[in-house]
Amino acid sequence: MRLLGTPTSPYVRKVRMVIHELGLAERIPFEVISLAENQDLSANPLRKVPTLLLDDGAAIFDSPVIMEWLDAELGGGRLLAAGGPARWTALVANAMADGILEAGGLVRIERLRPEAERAEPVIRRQSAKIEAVLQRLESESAWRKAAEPDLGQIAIGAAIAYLHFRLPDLAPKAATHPGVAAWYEGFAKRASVAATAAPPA
Ligand SMILES: N[C@@H](CCC(=O)N[C@@H](CS)C(=O)NCC(=O)O)C(=O)O
Repeated sequence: MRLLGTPTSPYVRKVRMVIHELGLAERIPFEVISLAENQDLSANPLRKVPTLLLDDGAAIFDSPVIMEWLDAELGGGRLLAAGGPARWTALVANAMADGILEAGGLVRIERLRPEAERAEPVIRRQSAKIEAVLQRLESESAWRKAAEPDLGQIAIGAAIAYLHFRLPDLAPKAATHPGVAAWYEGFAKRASVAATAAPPA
């Protein structure tokens, strides 16, 4: 079994954090591939990373599915409650985290364009989504109640790490999002965060 990915993809990082949190890093090697060459991605018709390749050649994707597969099949369900409010809170948190990543990706694409070609309405609209999610995470704290991170917390942690990495002006700040910023300060100290950081450019 191996995880195919790129070192800077936040979707890949989320899955790698789960692998580390479950103590599976030795068992599931991380294989860096080039998206341009589509190496080894034929098992995933979407040709996206992360893709988890199983020993029988089957592929598990996309990131929320891989996270659940790892936890259910190899993790004994430690990171996601089988049912009840904790399960749905974690899955909705994961959806909000992916929303940050999708919106953040669109903002970044625009910001990388020459200034004259940037679609400012896209930047405003997508930045507003990120801010709305951060406000929701601030005002509804159920997702961060558990002392040990679950899949929802890991996804949110990976999304906030992405904001600090690529779009620091949109990341949560102590002055404006004190609960989220304080939670992330603690989360960022975890070994799984250090082990999955992108190498310096
Ligand atoms: N919904 C997917 C998104 C994954 C994704 O967009 N990955 C990007 C890298 S960050 C990718 O593989 N892009 C290549 C492509 O779309 O062809 C997931 O959660 O796994």
